[in-house]
Formats: sequence, structure tokens, C-alpha cells
Amino acid sequence: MNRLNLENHLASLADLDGTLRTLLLSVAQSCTRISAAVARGALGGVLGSLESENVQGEVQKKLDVLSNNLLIESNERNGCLAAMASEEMDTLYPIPDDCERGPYLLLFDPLDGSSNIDVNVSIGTIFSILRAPGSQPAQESDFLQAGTQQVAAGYAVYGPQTMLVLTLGQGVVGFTLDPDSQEWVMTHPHITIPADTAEFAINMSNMRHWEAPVRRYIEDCLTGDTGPLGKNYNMRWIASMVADVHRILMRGGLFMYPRDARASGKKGKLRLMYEANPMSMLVEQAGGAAIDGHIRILEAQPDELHQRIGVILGSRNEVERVKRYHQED
Ligand code: P6P
Repeated sequence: MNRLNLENHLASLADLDGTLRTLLLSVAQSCTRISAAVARGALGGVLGSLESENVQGEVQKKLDVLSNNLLIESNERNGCLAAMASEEMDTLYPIPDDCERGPYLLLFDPLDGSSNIDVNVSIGTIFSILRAPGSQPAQESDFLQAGTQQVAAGYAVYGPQTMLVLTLGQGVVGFTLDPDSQEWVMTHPHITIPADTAEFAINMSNMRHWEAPVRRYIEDCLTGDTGPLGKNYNMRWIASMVADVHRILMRGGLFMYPRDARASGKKGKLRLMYEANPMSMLVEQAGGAAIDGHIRILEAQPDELHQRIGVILGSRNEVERVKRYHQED
């Protein structure tokens, strides 16, 4: 039986725009190259940090910059893009004049969870695709579109297996990179998130900074099956959003990186445009839900490229429960 791979899966989508198909294959190829670099680790001399910091004020890992450069190189000449934007770059990357431009904008976190690189824990690449509004050359305001405008979103997770998980707005599909053939083989044709869960993911060390509704919810979870929620909860925290969200897509759960009560953390840690929005599209397309505590993340109207947002996403009924805690406040 001919196994389905990314190429023939995309070719089977009759109404998929040819340029978008080319772009998706180009992004997937970038992830194949990043996967190889990640897998070499110390053997490739790519572990450790650089002296530099990114626009977020975070110390850059060698692999952060390498992954960013691989995505730029692999996509600037595919004729699909007006511009790119990255967590690792202060402002947008306009397609050079000597390259053919296209109708899409590509945003990415080239290597999410990079604090895990040096300790060999799963990390990933997150990407989001928007339509360019048409102004040539592209400008930063072209990127400031709500998450509902995404035409595609996905991630690659570099773990025990390298997987690519993708949505085009008609469900969520997963592919596993065959290390021998370097082919993305469809292994998860229809990913859905169970509506209920008893597993939450949050960095508990931040508890003193949480707003009251989050603290009340977690405290109720910790009371177990004799408490108000009537069940014993488990906890996971990998500190790599791609890995935590992948687990939730595979077996359900709740991921929380809430904004905190301090003015400095009021907007949260995670970035709206290239972390929260793509992950929220994937989670919703898999039957889950994604809010910032109050509003649907995909409806947040961005006013700057690197803005942050609180993130509560995963199993729909558990997200609705947390939303009720916020409404009680
Ligand atoms: P903390 C990684 O740096 C990241 O952006 C997400 O991938 C992850 O969920 C979060 O930050 C981890 O943050 O504060 O627990 O290290």
C-alpha cells in the first residue's frame, strides 16, 4: 500500500492554492534541516549559548540562530512570500529585491523551548501563515492580523520522533519524519483532543504571581477527588510549549501560561503571533479551546509584532471550567 506522505497529502487537497502548497513543502523542508542539526547536538558543535540576546531579551542559543537562518534561507526564494517574521529578529524580514515575491507572510518561532536544547529535552519549530494584504514591499502592520486570519499553522517537534503537525483549517494532521527516507509520512490523519482531562501543565514556581482565578483553579485541582472538581489531577511541565501542546493533542490536557498579576507580566510570557496563535488554531481545529483567561486567543487583535498574551488551552471542557473561574472574579 502506498503510504501517504506530506507531498501526496497536499496534492490530494483539490482546493489547496498551489503557492500555499509550495510554501508548506518549503517550510517542512526547513524543519527537516533543523531536525538534522538538532539531532547532531554536541557532534555538530551547535550546543550552548551565544553572547547575543534576541529582541525578547533572551540569551540566544547557537541552535536558535542556526534554525532561524535555515528558515530564512529555505523560504526567501520560494516565490511564495512577501515577508517573514521571527521571534529571533527585531523586525520583519522583507523578501530581497532579487527574489520573486508571493502572497503570503510566514511567522515562526524557529526553535521553541531552546532552554531544553543543552539538556536533550524535546524542542520544536512553530509556524503561522497569513495572507499578505498586498502592500509591496511588506511592512510590519501587514502582520498585525488576528489569529482567525491564519490560512495555516503548524509545528515540528524534535523529540524521540520528529513530527510535523499541521492544520489548513480543516482538521489537524500529523506526519512522522522517516529518518531513512527523510520523508514526512502521514501517521496521524485526524488528530482530536478529548473534551475532558485530569492533567494540567503549568510552571508552579510562578504561583505567587498568578491572578486569583488561576490560583483558585489550581488549588481546587490539588484537592483531588474529595475537592470541588471531584477528580485527582496529574501535572506535567516540560517548559517547551511544542512538547506540552503535542502531548495535549495526543491525549488531552490543559496548558497554562497565564499572564501574571505584576505589571511587568500583565501580558504574559508567550508571544501572540508565532506561539499562541498557531497553537490556538491547531488546538481549536482538533476540537479544543484556547483563551487568554477571558477572550478567545484567535480573536485578539495584535498591535505589535512581538506582543505577549496569557495562554490557557487544551481540552475544551477544562478550558471552559477555567473560564468560569475568571468570570466569578
Ligand atoms: P518557563 C520556552 O522558552 C517558552 O517560550 C515555551 O516554549 C514554554 O512553554 C515556556 O517558555 C516555558 O517558560 O518560565 O517555564 O521556563
